[in-house]
Amino acid sequence: MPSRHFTLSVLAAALTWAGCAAEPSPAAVQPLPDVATSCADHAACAANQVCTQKACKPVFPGTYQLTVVKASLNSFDETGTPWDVDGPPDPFVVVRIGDKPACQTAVRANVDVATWDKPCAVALTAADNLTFEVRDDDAGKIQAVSQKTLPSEDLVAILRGGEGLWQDTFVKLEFTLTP
Ligand SMILES: [Ca+2]
Repeated sequence: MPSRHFTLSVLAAALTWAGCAAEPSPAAVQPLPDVATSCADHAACAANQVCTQKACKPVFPGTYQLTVVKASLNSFDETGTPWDVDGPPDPFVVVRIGDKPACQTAVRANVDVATWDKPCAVALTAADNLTFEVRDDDAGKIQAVSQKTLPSEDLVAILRGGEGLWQDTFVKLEFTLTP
């Protein structure tokens, strides 16, 4: 059985011969296949790509891990009174992709600041946006706290290492969205 070195030498000689021949074989003139771009971080990839498992890949379409981490509510609602008559609110968060429900956190009872840690998989295309609705569960009757829609360009920035955060008069919401 020929050694690997011997085999490679023969192959190289054959390729050299093919390259010098009057009529090169089709195999000798075909371009090499593209090699996956190796990357260390998102900045090494194009603006519409993320670096995952050391390779640059288009952001969309893609399935990502979304974790709503923390909702910090103002003590008062839009009427200037506490969210609940009996104490702090009972926050939870619903996330929609476009108009389709995608994820929902558990209700945290009687807290101004609620935290969660369960990830939820979201399948996104370039046409999608994410809407976060923060709500107060008043014994089954739902009071809206606030909501925000993030367009796909914001999601790209977050997937490339940007901070998952939005804030208004009523709530500060923190989340992670990762490849
Ligand atoms: Ca309430």
